[in-house]
Amino acid sequence: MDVVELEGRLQKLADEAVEALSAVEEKEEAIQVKNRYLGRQGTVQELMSVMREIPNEQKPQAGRAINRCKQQIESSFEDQLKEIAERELQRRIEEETVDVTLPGRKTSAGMGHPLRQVERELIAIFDAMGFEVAEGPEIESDYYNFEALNFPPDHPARDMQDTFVLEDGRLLRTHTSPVQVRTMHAYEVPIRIISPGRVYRCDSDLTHSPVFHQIEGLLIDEDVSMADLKGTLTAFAKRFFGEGTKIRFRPSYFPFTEPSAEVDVECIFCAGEGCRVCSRTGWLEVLGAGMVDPNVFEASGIDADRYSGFAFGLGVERIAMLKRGIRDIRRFFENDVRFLEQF
Ligand code: 2U9
Repeated sequence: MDVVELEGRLQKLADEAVEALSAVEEKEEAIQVKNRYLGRQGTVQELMSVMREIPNEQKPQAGRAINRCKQQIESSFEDQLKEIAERELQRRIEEETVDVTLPGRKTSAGMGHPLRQVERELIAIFDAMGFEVAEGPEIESDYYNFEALNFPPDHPARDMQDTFVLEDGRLLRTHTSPVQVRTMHAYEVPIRIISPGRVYRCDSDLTHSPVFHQIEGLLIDEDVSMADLKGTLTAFAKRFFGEGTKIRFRPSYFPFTEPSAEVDVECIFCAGEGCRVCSRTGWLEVLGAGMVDPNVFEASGIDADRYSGFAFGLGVERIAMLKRGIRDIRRFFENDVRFLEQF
């Protein structure tokens, strides 16, 4: 074979390869076609074996012809890959469009726990009346939780607050009253505080949880009377439950107040008519209150002859259950979002 014939056959091969490549649609296919011509056992390689037959003086020309053929196939392969990539991109642009008319996915913004929401509402009302927020530890001594509040050791009133006691004799506070005692020790009269916080009692049923939340209030000054207590709690009830809300005081007993009272609001479900929620009484018990017992002043070094004060306490869960119509106190602590997100 001479160089002219070789050139002719190479050109034919190149043309054939270019045509085959231009027909493929996938990258893998293009690689296969390229290998068929340029691979180790490819057609071009086969043709190179005829170099032996080419006269020596024609060999450079034959070599150039082979390179040209390889280059043609190589560049056609590259072009084809580019085209395949381009086609794929085009396809995705057309098929994977964003439908801007679809409704957006909802993102949930998060919110305060229903107890926190109610707590904040309660605090805001007392804040507006000039009460400052005081906080204290949840692990307390017997002194701050009981003794300074006029619960002597073995006093039967301690049974009403069945307590979690730690091995070292300290306890989980059963009310936030120790915060008020600490405030009386640390500050001068006049005192006007509320103490919101978590408290613990060994008690568990539909309306009692071993951990719950209270807000207690304490006001101490000269000439504080029961009328001030009534006025304060009436204003509170109107702001929280609505302007028309009526309240009533019933005599009661707490070791730390004398006299003491349970405070009811007119039933918000039946407007005092009597219904299932208020046990047909027309009234809901929502607060405890009273005038600070002189023994409590004495224990904290406040002159009971010169000063007087009132105190009150409420359970945040109870108020939240009434306001939101929740039957089971455990719902607050299960953290089931299906419950929580309703508020
Ligand atoms: C000091 C003096 C007096 C706080 C008070 C109540 C009445 C009361 C209950 C309401 C529902 C507790 O959460 S509950 O079970 N509280 O009835 N608390 S007077 O009296 C104080 C506090 C501190 C130094």
